[in-house]
Amino acid sequence: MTDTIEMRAEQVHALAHTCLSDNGCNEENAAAVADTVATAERNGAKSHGLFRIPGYVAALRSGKVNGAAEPRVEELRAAALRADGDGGFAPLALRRGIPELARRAEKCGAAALAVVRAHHFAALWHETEALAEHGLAALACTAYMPAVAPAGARAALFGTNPISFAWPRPGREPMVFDMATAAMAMGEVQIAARDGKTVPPGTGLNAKGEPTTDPARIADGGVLLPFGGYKGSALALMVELLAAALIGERFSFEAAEADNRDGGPPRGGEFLLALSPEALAGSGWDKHAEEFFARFDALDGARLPGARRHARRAENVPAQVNAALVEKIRGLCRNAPPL
Ligand code: NDP
Ligand code: PYC
Repeated sequence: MTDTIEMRAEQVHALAHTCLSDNGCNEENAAAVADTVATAERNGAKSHGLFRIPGYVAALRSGKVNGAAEPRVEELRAAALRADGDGGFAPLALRRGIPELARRAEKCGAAALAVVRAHHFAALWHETEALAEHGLAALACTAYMPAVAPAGARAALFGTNPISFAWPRPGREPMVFDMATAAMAMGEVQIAARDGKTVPPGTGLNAKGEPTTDPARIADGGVLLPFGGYKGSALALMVELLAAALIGERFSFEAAEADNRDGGPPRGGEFLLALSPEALAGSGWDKHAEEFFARFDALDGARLPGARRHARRAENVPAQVNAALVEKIRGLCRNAPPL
């Protein structure tokens, strides 16, 4: 049993914000990243909350990430936008890009946003859920650094390459899934290793290319496998093409080659697509979709993706944060806030 500290969302936010500010983020960047971190903890998404702060700090300290980034949103075509992250963390570029993406999708029926020159270390449901709150269906994906072997191979080429999709449900929480195309997100593997747990068979291979359930052997010199064999592998490949080639950013392998290995997120991109059911299906689309959800809910044993996370958020209970992690983050602050 690992030691944990109970933290309310405001405490998580204050710790993240202080630590980022003390290490070179200006107010707007610190606030945007701290919001993402605090929201992740509140949603029970441990591998993408405070767990990421040491990596964010390493990237600020090495000078890889611009803590004073001023992301700019520009129109490429009527329904094609680019948010240039100015070398900063992704949350501020997303915060500036998403409202314009939503406006364009409402107007044109569909619109895409290419986030470039940004450093992504977070979960993607933040952005797809925000678009669903505008009444839009949304898809997002991002690449990272090689950690996943394509089906049949033993060497990594793909990042853990998550895909998130959100569907708007007026008057209710949207349906949102957000999943690595790896059998498990690397953050989850690292947390399992830290906490002395094993991972399910099929998660990854050790440095010799042999199957292992020891997360430390996967994270340290081994590789992850795609989920669902060649099918997950195809989706991971698609993410590389959408989040790199399509938007003019780096593939995972290029991001790794250019990275300074400080432990923080490499430079990369994110692809977002927003679609208006009102424009494409016309009025009544929501009632039609709810008929489908009613069928889904009537099935024994099935639950909607995102439901666990939304329930956790609604409970609004304090997060149980690994005590050693909290101490580490406090040690990275000049003036850590009281606990
Ligand atoms: P999980 O495998 O925990 O969950 C994936 C999705 O499946 C979630 O939407 C989850 O909903 C849903 N789900 C889980 N169990 C069930 C079930 N029994 N029935 C129906 N739906 C279910 O996520 P991952 O470990 O793959 O990814 C974790 C996070 O890591 C993601 O947020 C992802 O964006 C992030 N990530 C970020 C990367 C980056 O480069 N920035 C890289 C890789 C991952 P629920 O949450 O409600 O359980
Ligand atoms: O958990 O695999 C992961 C991950 C990579 C980048 C951010 N999260």
